Amino acid sequence: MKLIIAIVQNKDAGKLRTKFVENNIMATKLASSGSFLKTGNVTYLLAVQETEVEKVLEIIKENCSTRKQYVSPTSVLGIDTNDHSAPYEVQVGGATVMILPIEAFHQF
Ligand code: 2BA
Repeated sequence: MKLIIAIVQNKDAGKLRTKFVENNIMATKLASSGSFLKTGNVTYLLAVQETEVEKVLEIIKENCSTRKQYVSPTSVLGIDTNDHSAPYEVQVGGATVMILPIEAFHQF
């Protein structure tokens, strides 16, 4: 079995959840936030058979969009400065995905 950790944007999380349910894929949703933008995102944990990994990746790819966001240097640094540099653009997403081996899986 594999553990898929998928960090997705809040805007994609609901649609993705619906697709997981439609495809009979079990997932746990955690509220999370990125260290850079400090805004909320969603982390899904999915324990799946190896044969299901590609299918899950396809569903994530199809339902998570790339978006542009503007950030001010002050908010990223988290300090109040007199530096009023112009906001700049960062591209976020579609999804950040990690796949790990599962040594054991129990449900008691
Ligand atoms: P954040 O840390 O809030 O990052 C949001 C977006 O800001 C990133 O999008 C990236 O485009 C940009 N970014 C991050 N760090 C940067 C930096 N030092 N300089 C310039 N731009 C930077 P994504 O790469 O799509 O990441 C979306 C979210 O996925 C991240 O939110 C974070 O929560 C998670 N993530 C990304 N890479 C990760 C990693 N290697 N380990 C753990 N979580 C990760």
